[in-house]
Amino acid sequence: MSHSLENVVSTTIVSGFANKLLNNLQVDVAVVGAGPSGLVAAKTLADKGLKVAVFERKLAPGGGVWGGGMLFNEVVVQEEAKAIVDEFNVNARPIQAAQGYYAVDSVELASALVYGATHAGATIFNAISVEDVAFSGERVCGLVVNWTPVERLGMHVDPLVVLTKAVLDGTGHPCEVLTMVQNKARVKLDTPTGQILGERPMQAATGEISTVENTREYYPGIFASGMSANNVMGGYRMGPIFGGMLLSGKKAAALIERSVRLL
Ligand code: 48F
Repeated sequence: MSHSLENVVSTTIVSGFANKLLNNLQVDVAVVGAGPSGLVAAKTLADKGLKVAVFERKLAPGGGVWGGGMLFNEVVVQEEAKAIVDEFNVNARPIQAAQGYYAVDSVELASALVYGATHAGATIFNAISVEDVAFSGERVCGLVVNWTPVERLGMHVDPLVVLTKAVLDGTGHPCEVLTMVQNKARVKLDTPTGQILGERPMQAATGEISTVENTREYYPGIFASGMSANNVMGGYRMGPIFGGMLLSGKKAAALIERSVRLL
């Protein structure tokens, strides 16, 4: 039977995506949100040989990196995170007026993070939103996912479930996964009040440190990184400096790897 090019293209896309999805219906780690912290965690965990799927609501992964500050597409990274910038092969220009700080093109950083995660073996599912979590007893065991257009148009379409040993809430400012867990499962999170404390206003230096400190497991099987971790624990925001986000991804990956290997 002869195949038209149109048929080859369509068949390849449908079978390729179907295989990708089938292969990721049970993973070691499911990362929610392809922002900088989630993408660093995804690459690091994939480098360690774990099966990692990233679910990103938007069409373009990269989260809040692309826009730099107020759409000026530059960001700042500090010395502590320079090794991660180097690991992703991103150019960093020393800032003469502030030793230990680097200027980075935000488009180069965003695209390098996306490429780094996928090239390491993590699979990114874009335009898919996590709308709920699945429980097995007292532990989270999966994510409930649906197409973003279905979510946005309010279509009455049931979701599918991806089983996972660990979830990383890398959803940024809204900490969506832990909010779902708190509100829908009505369980206590590992915070002083058992609830999400809520993000505080900008205090850049403090926020950079607390982003990493607040990166940890908040409920059995659910970790938070980046601004999500800061929201859960009442940390300060910091604006377009990204070292804390990158370091948070590394810390999340180390904690998750240890937890998953113990299961
Ligand atoms: O916000 P985001 O970039 O995550 P982050 O790693 O980095 C924060 C910084 O970008 C910036 C900052 C640094 O100064 O403050 O804000 O904490 O990316 C989070 C991603 O999660 C996606 C969202 O579209 C974004 O790309 N996301 C959020 N909720 C969901 C989701 C959801 N329910 N399902 C899928 N993706």
